[in-house]
Amino acid sequence: MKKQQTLVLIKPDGLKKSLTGNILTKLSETRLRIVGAKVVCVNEELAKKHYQHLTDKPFFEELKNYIMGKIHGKEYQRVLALVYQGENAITKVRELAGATNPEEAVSTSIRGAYGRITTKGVYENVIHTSGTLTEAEREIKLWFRPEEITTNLYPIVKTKDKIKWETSYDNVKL
Ligand code: DAT
Ligand code: MG
Repeated sequence: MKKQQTLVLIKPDGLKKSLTGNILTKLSETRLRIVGAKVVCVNEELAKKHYQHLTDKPFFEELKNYIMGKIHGKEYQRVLALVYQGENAITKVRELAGATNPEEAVSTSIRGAYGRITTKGVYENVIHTSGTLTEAEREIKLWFRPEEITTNLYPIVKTKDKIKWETSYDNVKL
């Protein structure tokens, strides 16, 4: 099977609960390679673009507030973003993450062990992982610039003062 890439986000609740070490250790079981990593303060634009497939859902506002860390206090308004690469990366990471709804996730999975549903009905599920190849490419290009990835993932264009991804797929209306 061809090498794949997948975006992983440790969400503000994961940072607040000091789960970074546990989660990275768990993900290291996959033997995948980390090819990008950074801490990001998520603004409204990035939140909307990341969750563009859910803009019409009743829980969208709360979901946006969650990924921006608005419900976790000022010092937790950040996420840890990582790109993992290797064979079957998407499925391997999603299996360790567990189901979207933390109450339905296997109890030994990351979401099953550490997630919860808030009183406002948001699935606070600690970690994001890309679901498909198309999603992974869109998300990696949204969160990372080419020079922040240690390998050549997708075609780039170089202008006088910038390196950009050749194509991107963030078509959400802001
Ligand atoms: P996943 O994160 O497993 O890929 P998704 O892309 O369908 O799932 O949804 C993105 C996030 O939105 C998910 O991690 C938590 C939240 N979410 C999804 N469905 C929800 C629901 N029915 N109620 C509350 N939050 C939900
Ligand atoms: Mg998803």
